[in-house]
Amino acid sequence: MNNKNIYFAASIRGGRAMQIDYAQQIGFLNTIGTVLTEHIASAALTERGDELPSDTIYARDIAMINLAAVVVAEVTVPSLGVGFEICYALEHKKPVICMCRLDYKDRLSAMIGGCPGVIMCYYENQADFELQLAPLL
Ligand code: 6IA
Repeated sequence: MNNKNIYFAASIRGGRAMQIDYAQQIGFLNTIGTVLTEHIASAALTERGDELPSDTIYARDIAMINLAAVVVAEVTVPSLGVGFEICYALEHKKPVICMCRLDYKDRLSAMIGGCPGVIMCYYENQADFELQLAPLL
């Protein structure tokens, strides 16, 4: 299924330790569909930057989830915003795929790892991320 809108969710204020990984993951997702949230990969987007008011960001992101065919959430770095987006998407009947690095499995919130509504994948590296995700999209 090509050209589907993909909402990629990943930590911003939760922490930017995986920003380089997010960029690679978005690069892959863009070969499959249209990533609505390419800004997540930006090195310029820091935990502290606040170029837009929160209510504007919230409204824009909710509108984009409503447009998405699927939500892919990178959940290795804990993020309140990503947790909220997962829940919102599930409540609105969107398919949600959660991707967590295998070495962080034990630290993943049980409310995500144990949620029957999400498709949960644990991956080792970028190649594994792509291998597991490709058949799901
Ligand atoms: O709680 P977090 O900030 O980690 O939440 C991250 C999630 O919320 C991401 O999946 C985004 O979709 C959304 N989000 C949070 N902040 C922003 C943002 N700018 N722009 C777009 N989406 C966002 C915030 C810049 C900021 C550092 C003030």
